[in-house]
Amino acid sequence: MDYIAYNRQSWGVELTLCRPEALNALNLEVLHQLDRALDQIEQEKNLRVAILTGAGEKAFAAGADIAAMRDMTPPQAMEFSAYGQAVMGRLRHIPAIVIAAVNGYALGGGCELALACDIRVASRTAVLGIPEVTLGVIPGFGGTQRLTRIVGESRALELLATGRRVEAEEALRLGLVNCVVPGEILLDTCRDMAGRIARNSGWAVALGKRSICQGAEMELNQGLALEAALFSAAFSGPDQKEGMDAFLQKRRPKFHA
Ligand code: DAK
Repeated sequence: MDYIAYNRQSWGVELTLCRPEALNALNLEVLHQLDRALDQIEQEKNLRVAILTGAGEKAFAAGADIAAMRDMTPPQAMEFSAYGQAVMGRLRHIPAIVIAAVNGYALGGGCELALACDIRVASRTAVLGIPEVTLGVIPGFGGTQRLTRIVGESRALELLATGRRVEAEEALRLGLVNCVVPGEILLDTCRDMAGRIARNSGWAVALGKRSICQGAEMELNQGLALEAALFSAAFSGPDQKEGMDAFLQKRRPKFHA
């Protein structure tokens, strides 16, 4: 069964979670196939951007698969959590920018998956939330950590403890998503954004992502040192001379990477 559709586009790669009959709920096999898709993404040459979305009209992903989790023992739950965290953690470490096109429910593990992406664009009908406490558990794919870093401790605690669902406009106010667009233009909006990213220097985009993502986990002084090192690395890359020459010569740059 193919749970992940992998489509190479002119601007990058589009990944679609394909389990619409269960609202794209994440079981071990879906996570495994996402992991393999990320292996493939790592093999792509000069990839600058990827879009991740869910198949069907209703859901990005309605969570970790509740039926599959029902009979897990504590050690199995630990293993499931560690694997899910590892797969989602890869999204932050790949050089390409990952855009989540949140096309409906993004609950529990589905919300955690969206939070692990670099940018979230939501349709007006998107619904986000971490309802795990209503099921007697807590988020296990990094949600308590990433949500807190994105919306702050008090809001994360409120969302966790109530388990309530957040509609797109509120998600925007909370900073949970970057923007909200009508569902009919969600993918085109993400593809336009992907196209803009793809026109820039892939080398520079990757350095910038690394500086922001790794720097966010450091003290300010360490983060600034990292930024200086990566800024300097840009000058040994293939695109710095071309980008600056193009500006000075009033033409469009032709980037290599
Ligand atoms: N898991 C499994 N199946 C799901 C599912 C899920 N999360 N969400 C939906 N489905 C299935 C439904 O069972 C139904 O299947 P059939 O009955 O047709 O066979 C089908 O998808 C359609 O769903 P509904 O009939 O319920 O559709 P509605 O439009 O009526 O409702 C809904 C949509 C999204 C409001 C509803 O499906 C819903 O409430 N779903 C559950 C949402 C939720 O609670 N998500 C959080 C899951 S808990 C951990 C690791 C990870 C996690 C925790 C710990 N460690 C290992 C420590 C993460 C936990 C979660 O994500």
